[in-house]
Amino acid sequence: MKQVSAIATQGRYSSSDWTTRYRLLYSDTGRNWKPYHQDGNIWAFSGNSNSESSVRHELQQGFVARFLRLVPLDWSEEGRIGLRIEVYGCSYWAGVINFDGQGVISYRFKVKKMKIIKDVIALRFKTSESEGVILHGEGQQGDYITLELRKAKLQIQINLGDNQYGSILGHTSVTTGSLLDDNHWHSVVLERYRRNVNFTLDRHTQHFRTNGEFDHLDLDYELSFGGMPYSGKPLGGGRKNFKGCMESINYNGDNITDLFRTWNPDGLLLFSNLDDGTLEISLEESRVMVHINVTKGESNNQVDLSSGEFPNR
Ligand SMILES: [Ca+2]
Repeated sequence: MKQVSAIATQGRYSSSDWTTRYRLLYSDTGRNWKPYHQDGNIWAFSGNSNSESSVRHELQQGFVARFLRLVPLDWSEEGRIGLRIEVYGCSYWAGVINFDGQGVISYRFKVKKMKIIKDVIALRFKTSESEGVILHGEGQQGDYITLELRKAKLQIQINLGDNQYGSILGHTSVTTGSLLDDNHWHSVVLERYRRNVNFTLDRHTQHFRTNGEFDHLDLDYELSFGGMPYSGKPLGGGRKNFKGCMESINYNGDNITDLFRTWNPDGLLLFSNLDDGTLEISLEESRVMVHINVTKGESNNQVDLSSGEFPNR
């Protein structure tokens, strides 16, 4: 099973054969097929106009399927139907989280202010985008940690604190890797003890010391994965959300991927931007809280719902 988010096609290698227009059908069973819809219509994708260049489409409506069928509508006038195809998306199983570039997962701390001397963060990611925030945390004192893709390289920015005169600054930035938008899995491990950091990408480890003179990472409320937190200050600076897959997210011994999938009773939240508002789902003491915030013109309507006891699975 795959959560399909994009599709790319190309003509047959070194030929006059390609497909200029096609439809996409999908199925769970291989017997009943659903056509892919977009904008309310059965969608016809524009394909290729030569055998060499590939044409990629991001799906507005992703879907989950086991089987795909591609129906050519038009093809090369100089040749026949020819096709190479790549399907993008995340495997659909409990261990993998699909980020669509809208939603952000927040890991809420049990206390509002965390003073952290030691961090171990590990995760695996896969993307075909060159930009995107993988994780972010910040505190009111000015501390922050941001792990993000920039120009298909992995960059960590961390600040354990500036001194009060601003003469000693804690901002530290380290970049590693390249061409990470290759749609293959990459693993990241970040281990920090006080100012000493081991930053590992695909088994290649860089050691560095953070700038400044402080040892603790002071964070408020939460760490967010896949983008900047909704509640955050406008520190984002136009940063893009992560689009792709993540798995095996581990923060200081907590398996975030499992927490998200198993509805752990504490401290987790899904946030998504709607067309004209926001949707928040949080779990508070085994109860599911849903906050829907709709903005219409000047008015702002909030709807809060909560379930009864929600069984932990
Ligand atoms: Ca600090």
